[in-house]
Amino acid sequence: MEPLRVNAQRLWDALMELGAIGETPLGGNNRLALTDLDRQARDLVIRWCRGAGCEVTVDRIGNIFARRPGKDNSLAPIATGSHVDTQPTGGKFDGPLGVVCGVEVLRTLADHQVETLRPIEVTVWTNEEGSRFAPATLGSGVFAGVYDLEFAMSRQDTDGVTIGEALRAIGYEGEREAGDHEFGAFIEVHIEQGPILEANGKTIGVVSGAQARRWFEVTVTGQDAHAGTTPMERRRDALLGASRIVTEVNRIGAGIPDGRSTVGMMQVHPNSRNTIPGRVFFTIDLRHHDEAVLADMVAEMREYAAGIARETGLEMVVDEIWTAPALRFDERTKATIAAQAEALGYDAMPVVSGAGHDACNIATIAPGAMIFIPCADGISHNETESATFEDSAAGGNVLLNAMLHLANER
Ligand code: HGY
Ligand code: MN
Ligand code: MN
Repeated sequence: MEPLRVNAQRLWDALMELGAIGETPLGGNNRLALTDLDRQARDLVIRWCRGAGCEVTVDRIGNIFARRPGKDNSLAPIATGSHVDTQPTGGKFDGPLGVVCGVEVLRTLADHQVETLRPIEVTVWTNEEGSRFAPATLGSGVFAGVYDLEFAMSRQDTDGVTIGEALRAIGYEGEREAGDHEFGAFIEVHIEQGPILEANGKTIGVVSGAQARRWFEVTVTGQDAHAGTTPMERRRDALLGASRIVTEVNRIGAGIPDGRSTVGMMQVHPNSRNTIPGRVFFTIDLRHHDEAVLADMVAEMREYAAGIARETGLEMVVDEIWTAPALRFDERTKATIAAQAEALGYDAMPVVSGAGHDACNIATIAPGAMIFIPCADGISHNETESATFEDSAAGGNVLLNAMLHLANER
């Protein structure tokens, strides 16, 4: 029997409609977590899911659950989903693709009056990106018990607004207890955000797992002083010390095969052109697929920072704020995805995720897996991020058939 297929045009139109919320001049998205733009995107997805016959609930941390009943609703649902918050210069696919593919599964099942044994759920997870509120993947992390609710609600953005305040401001602090139900399996569709699938000419990535990640916040303190009157040898220039660490962080990542190291955020105080900076705050993101190698990278970074502090007399505080272990996804769910990709005639290959995802948290409490599609030049977290109409439909088709298969098994 020919596998069921999604309505590719409807899936693409939904992606573009969602992408119009918070669109940037270069055609990307700036829809930071728990802003009014995030609210508009959430409201739109909830309208779509209700239109497809689902009951929608929201939990305490703002995660959204759209539930399509099955024949036996005592069974744990087969779930999918992703996020609608974006980076400040993000694209239209990182996150929304997974949500829209889930909505398209609901719509296709409704079109064909398909009744599954198990219920089906589509989720939208709060604050996946970690750009406005760190750490990342907080909503799915609270659902999976990786973070407790109080910790998550207390996280602040750079203006001192907490997640709790932001949730209430957009009306998404739900009633439901976070983590109050299980999934029979959870599958997330996402763009690869890297070059592997495109370089190998593959349409589908069966994601085998994700690399380990560790985030740090560094505060370097020296002394504000006059740029004109202060002799060079009398300066305690926090930006000079920070800059040497930034260079070393890059050297650490570049010096190890498959190493990834990034300083993405920096605040210079007082940020005045004729005052020597007395304080600098910046972030460090270190990743590797081997935990032991990552631990070495962390040790090297800490040792170097301590050396700079001794040499310059600058005060150095290096706080670890997030550690996410390397993980392998569920074998049976991966095998289901691979079998459906083959049945649909798509070229597929296994791939390790360089990025973190909500599925990584959910995989700690339920059989989890991911489906990747290629993105142009492997570029993401960039306004020019793009994927093709055909590959987006392929992701939706593999998701639809993998979920159908799993939802009809006890
Ligand atoms: O940082 C990540 O890997 C993801 O985009 N949150
Ligand atoms: Mn993402
Ligand atoms: Mn992202």
